[in-house]
Parts: sequence; structure tokens; C-alpha cells
Amino acid sequence: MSTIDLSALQQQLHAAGQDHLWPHVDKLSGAARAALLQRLAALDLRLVQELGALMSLGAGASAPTFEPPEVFDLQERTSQRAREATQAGQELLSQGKVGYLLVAGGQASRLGYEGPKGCFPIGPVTGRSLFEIFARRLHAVRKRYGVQTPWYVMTSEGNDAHTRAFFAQHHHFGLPADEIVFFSQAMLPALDSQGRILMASPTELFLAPNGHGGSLMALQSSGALRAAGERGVEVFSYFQVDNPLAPPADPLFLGLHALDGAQMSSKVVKKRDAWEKVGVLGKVDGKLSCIEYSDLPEQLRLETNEHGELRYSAGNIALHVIERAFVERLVSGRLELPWHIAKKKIPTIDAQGQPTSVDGCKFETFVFDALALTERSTIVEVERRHEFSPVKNKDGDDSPATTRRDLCAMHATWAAEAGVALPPADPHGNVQIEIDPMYAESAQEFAARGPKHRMTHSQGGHYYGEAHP
Ligand code: UD2
Repeated sequence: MSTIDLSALQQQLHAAGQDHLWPHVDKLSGAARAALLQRLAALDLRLVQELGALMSLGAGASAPTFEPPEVFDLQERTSQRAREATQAGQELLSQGKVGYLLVAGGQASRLGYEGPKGCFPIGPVTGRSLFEIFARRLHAVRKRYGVQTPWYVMTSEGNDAHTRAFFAQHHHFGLPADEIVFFSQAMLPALDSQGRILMASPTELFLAPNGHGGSLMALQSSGALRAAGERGVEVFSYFQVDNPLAPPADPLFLGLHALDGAQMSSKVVKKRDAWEKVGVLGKVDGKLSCIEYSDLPEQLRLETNEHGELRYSAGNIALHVIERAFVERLVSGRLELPWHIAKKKIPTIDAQGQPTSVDGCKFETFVFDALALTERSTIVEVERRHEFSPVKNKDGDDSPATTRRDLCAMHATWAAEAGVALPPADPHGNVQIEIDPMYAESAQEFAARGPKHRMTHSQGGHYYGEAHP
């Protein structure tokens, strides 16, 4: 721990309008005092002041214009361009130019799961964790293309140690440990309505991860970005920990991005309905953006086109291809992603140190805001049932039950197409079947391998895989 110049720190806090913090320091002694001082010394007070100022600004008066984006849609998948792109993507993959970027720094508060979301057991038959399913997808990539699959896993302070321990406990799921790079995103304090930093307890500041946009800066500050360049990674395949259907190495997507000379590209699905909680890609005042579900005005949500379909339907499923050089360009100066302010009740302490809660704000940047900084960007429509079923909530939509249902439904289709007998449906009408990504990743692959390695699980579900789970 470095020595801290106390009077300089006190002066800096004063200048930043954060005098109220000092009495909390003065109540402490020993290690707790030293730890709080370290925290305070590490704060970017200039940024905190800027964020405080943002809170007092209202939304801009001018109403922006929205336009749907251009999308490479499902019908184009059989085109000559799709064939060329698939080939280009396969080349990128087999040359080992793809790095895999997983964002897993969120707090999983809606799921109400203690521990990192990636540890959540989601495999419908095997109970495999989200992390293990992704690891097995990367194994499949290694095998198919004969390459290494450097995996950049972003954590945050609250789940970093637990995440690393989980990987270590599972022997990195058989992947070489030195190909998995953990890095942690930065944390930011929550502020009260006067822009004052809130305490979480008498000894700690209230800190929260700075949003998935923080992945870009954290790649750089951790050294992972430079190391990725040194090992020949040219593009990052970006995916979120909550979606076990995410295919991390899609040649068509990678290839379309490459042929278009794009800096950052995105996959979308057609929104289920006007109210689905996904962001929508579109052009805001001519610039590509993702409009958050909470920010899309009702009139635009409901607007339909001449075919009676939702006009703003390009649902962002948070699968991106991002050029390494683009990340380098963005982080070479001050990263100019806009701040999103979430107004929340923040649990804190009062001046007497007693627990209370106040109206406050948390601050995040979003990775998709980098789309506005691209010169070129490709948007590819994919089928929801193949690529998107996130685990967000404890129950209802986007919950473990719906994700397991969707995994089973996809695998049941593959099995049925291959003429393989399915297990009987459970009382909810779901057929319990799970296919290991190392065994087959598509209906065609499954058909080619056939039902050779079936195991019937104790609960009657069917599992097809290389090894017994
Ligand atoms: C996100 C998108 C939404 C849509 C949807 C698709 C945002 C703000 N909205 O909704 O437009 O694309 O996902 O699933 O992203 N994460 C971090 N660090 C953070 C915050 C989040 O790593 O500081 C990760 C988190 O672990 C998760 C992902 O980012 O994997 C998405 O975060 P979320 O669950 O807060 O986003 P959500 O569901 O509001």
C-alpha cells in the first residue's frame, strides 16, 4: 500500500465537494481506516464531479429523429455474399485471429443468485454452469479450426475472486489456463442527489461496476489488449454471460463484418413484441445507436411499417464483433462513451452511521454506444431460437426456466431432424434433452454424428456428449 498524503487528500475531497466523507474516515482506525483512505485516494474525483454535474442536467430539449438500420436479414443467408462471408469468417477463425470477450461483471441482482452469474447451473440435463457451456463451445472451436481460443473474461470487484476460484476448481474446464485472461472492470461510486459520494457502510464507499462499456477501458488498463495484439488477435467476439445460446465463433457474422470493413458489428433478432426488454438498434439523428428499451418512447415502440410489423424491431442481443484496432483507437484518449444514469434507492448510512436509504444515482457506460463511433458497422439478423435466450430474472420471461426450455427445444429439433427417439415430455411439455457443444453445434452436425453417445440421465433426460457430465 502506498503512503497517502492526508492533507492533500482532504484538500482534494474538499475541492470536489466531498467534505462529508472525512468524518467517516475520522471515526475509523487501523486497517479499516487505511482501507477507506486507499479507496478515497483511488477515486477519479474529476470524473465524480462531471457525473455530479450530469445529474443536474435535464434531458436535451430537441427530439432526436429515429430510423431503422440496414440489416443483413435472414433471407440473405442463402446468397452468394453469405457464402463468401462464411468463407472469410472461416479464414479468420482458422488463422487464430479471433479473441473471445465475455462480459461477466454484472451483479446478477434481478436473478437473485448469490455468486457470479456464470456459475449458475443452466444445463437442462447436466446442470452445467453458464461458464462451462461457453468453455465447451470454445473447445469445439479449438477442435474444428485447430487453433487456440484466447478467452478474455471480464469480472468486477465483487465477483472476480469467486469467478477465478470457480474456474480453478473446475480445472478451467479443460482449457489451457494461460489462454483464459481474467480482467476486472472499474467501479464507480453512487452519488446522492447533491452529487455526494455515498457510503455503503461505516467503513466502505458504495461502489458499483461501471457498465459493460467499461470492458473497453479495462481491456487496456489490464494489459489484455496489448497482449491480445501480441498474440495475433485482430477481432474480439463479444458475448454476455447470461446467454448460453450465444455462438462465439460464427463464420458468417465474422465474415460479413470483415468484408464490410466494419469496426464493430452486431447481431439482432426481431423483437418478440413492442414491450420486450431489449434495446433496439437504429439511427439516432443519422448515427447508429442502440436505444435502450426504457428510452424508446411508446409511440415509436408501437409504430408499424407497411407490412404491419414493428418498425423498430432490431432487438440487440449483445453479440458483437469488435476490431482490436478500433478498441485501441477508442481507448487511446479519454474514452468518449456517454454516461447512463440510473436513479435508484441506494442503501447507505446516515451521519450517525445508521443504515438508511436515499435517492441516488449509479453511472454506467454501454458497449453498444461505441457503434456511434464507427465508420462502418454491419448488422446481422439471426434466429432467436438458435442464438438468444438470456437468463435475467428469477422467474417469468428470460429466467432459468425459459432458457432451459429453449435449449431443450433447440436440441429436440436437431434430434427429431436426425430421426432420433426423444425422451417423453415432462408435465410442462418440455423434452429434457441436452447436446454437448463439443458433440454437435447444429442440426447438421448432430445428424452426421448420430445418436452414438447417448446417456440417459437419472431424471430421464437424454444427454449427448463426449464424456459423461
Ligand atoms: C442488456 C441490454 C439490452 C439488450 C439485452 C440483451 C444494456 C444496458 N441493455 O439488457 O439492450 O441488449 O441486454 O440481453 O446492456 N455487465 C457487466 N458489467 C456491468 C454491467 C453489465 O459485465 O457493469 C454484463 C452483465 O454481466 C451481463 C450483461 O453485461 O452479462 C448485460 O447486463 P444487464 O443484464 O444489466 O443488461 P440488461 O439485461 O438490462
